Amino acid sequence: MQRFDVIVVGAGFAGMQMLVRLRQLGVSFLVIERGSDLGGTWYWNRYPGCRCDVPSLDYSVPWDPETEQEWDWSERYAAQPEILNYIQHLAERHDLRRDIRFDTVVSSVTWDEDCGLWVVRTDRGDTFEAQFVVSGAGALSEPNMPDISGIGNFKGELYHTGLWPKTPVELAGKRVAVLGTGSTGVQASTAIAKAAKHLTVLQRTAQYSLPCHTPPLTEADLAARRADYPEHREWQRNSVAGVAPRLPTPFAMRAFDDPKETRFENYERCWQAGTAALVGVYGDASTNAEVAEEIAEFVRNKIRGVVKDPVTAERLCPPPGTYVGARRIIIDTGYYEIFNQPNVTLADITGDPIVEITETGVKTRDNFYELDMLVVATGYDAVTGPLLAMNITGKNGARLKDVWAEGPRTNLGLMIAGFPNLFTITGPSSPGVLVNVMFAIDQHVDWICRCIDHMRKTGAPKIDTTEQAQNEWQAHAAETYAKALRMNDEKNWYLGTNIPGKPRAPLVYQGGLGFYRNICDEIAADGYRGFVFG
Ligand code: NA7
Repeated sequence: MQRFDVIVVGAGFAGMQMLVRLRQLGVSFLVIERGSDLGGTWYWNRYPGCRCDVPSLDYSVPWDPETEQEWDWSERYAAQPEILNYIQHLAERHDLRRDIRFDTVVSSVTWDEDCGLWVVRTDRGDTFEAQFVVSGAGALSEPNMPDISGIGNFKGELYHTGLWPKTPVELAGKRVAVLGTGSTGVQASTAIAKAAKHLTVLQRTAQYSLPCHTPPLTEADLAARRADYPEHREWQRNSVAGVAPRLPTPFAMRAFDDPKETRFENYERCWQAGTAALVGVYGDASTNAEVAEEIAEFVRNKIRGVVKDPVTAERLCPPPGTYVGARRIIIDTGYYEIFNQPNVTLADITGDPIVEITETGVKTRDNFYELDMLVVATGYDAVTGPLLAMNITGKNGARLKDVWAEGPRTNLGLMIAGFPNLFTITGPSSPGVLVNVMFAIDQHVDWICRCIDHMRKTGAPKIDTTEQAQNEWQAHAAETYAKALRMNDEKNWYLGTNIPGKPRAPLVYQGGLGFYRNICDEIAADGYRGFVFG
């Protein structure tokens, strides 16, 4: 049986940074990846229109200063092929592939108390031992396949966006339906509408989508960022979300201190700036329901202004009381415009629910949509899904899925009581995917590697969190969640409520990246307060 100091699961941005740092630490390690190459999210999500919702000049690795001086991002928000090229460039430049075992799925991770080691088994029949296991399995990597009657009978092409084929998918001349209208469904529909013979968008819940505006980056844009990358990285690390604001918002702390005319001018400026500026337009935009509703109605009027058919426009408008930013902001490149095309239909599957999927299409109560292709854009079992899929068993035979039956509990989103020497990059109750994940990863990798280094230097073989520290962290995380009105949509992958039967629990920490970093650093500096070394 092969033995390593550290086994890392996943070779997305988290696994890649961990790999680089572990080489520097001089420990023995292996990275296990289920894909045939690196990239994680950007490897799997090859669907048409896939694009990052963090600007390119903020979304790149902070551990390769040479590449950041050389890499030419082409537009404000990079599309998936460009990000995958960037990842492949990093892989070659740092010769990352030699430490990664590809096409391998971790099937179980079991703590051996007698040896004080993790035993990691894979679907290829390997058994490895390791002192530490680090999950870099990602937050949005466990696709949610909907349990719809007859879906297995469909004889056309069926794709989940998160498992999109590597070979080209021909859309021309085809009748396509997209199921789901989250970020993925909106991006995919916008692109598919341009190529397919006919597109039916199967919408269960209307969501707001904001224009991202993604002009080409100029030489001057790139040069300006290159000149200040070191300072910008430092700013990102200590900021709330690691993303440079498009506008210096909030314009004022209280919206209603401004007259109506000024408020609407400000909403318009944010709309034109694109992406999430609108959510931060005023200091109370996410905490005062009246302000939030005014902003929501502003966006509904934008939708009505674009979509010519009034019935379709109303269907696309989330109802009053649904706030912009109540779920993760969706950004688009002309989503509402597609509904003016003759080849696009919006199907409201709440008013006219799906009865079954047949061999040839989708049957709703009142309609039948004959299809050549069904694109399933129904999202992910987020944050906890990838961890639970590994079948982790900790001390005393405790299975993670039982321990988390009522919802995940962690200390700092980094460790789980009773699961020693197991670290979870962007784990539940850490900022993770709520912020620019590149910097959530950077901070976790740094904390974990410093902790491993500390243990090597002090000779401690084992670290675990106390239940008490874990309880305290959960209480603090719940408090920060309760303060954030904008997270009020009850059906939300941030809460786990997008998955039938999944316990409702806030999955991301709301206190901000910089604030969280300080807490983690302070705990480490205080002798890893709340953690015990064995
Ligand atoms: P999301 O945001 O979870 O959206 C999933 C969509 O799929 C949403 O519109 C759901 O409708 C719909 N859905 C899910 N299950 C079903 C079933 N059974 N029937 C019909 N419709 C369904 O996932 P995305 O992939 O779009 O985005 C996830 C994140 O990836 C995104 O926030 C970015 O951070 C990147 P519902 O709203 O539940 O009625």
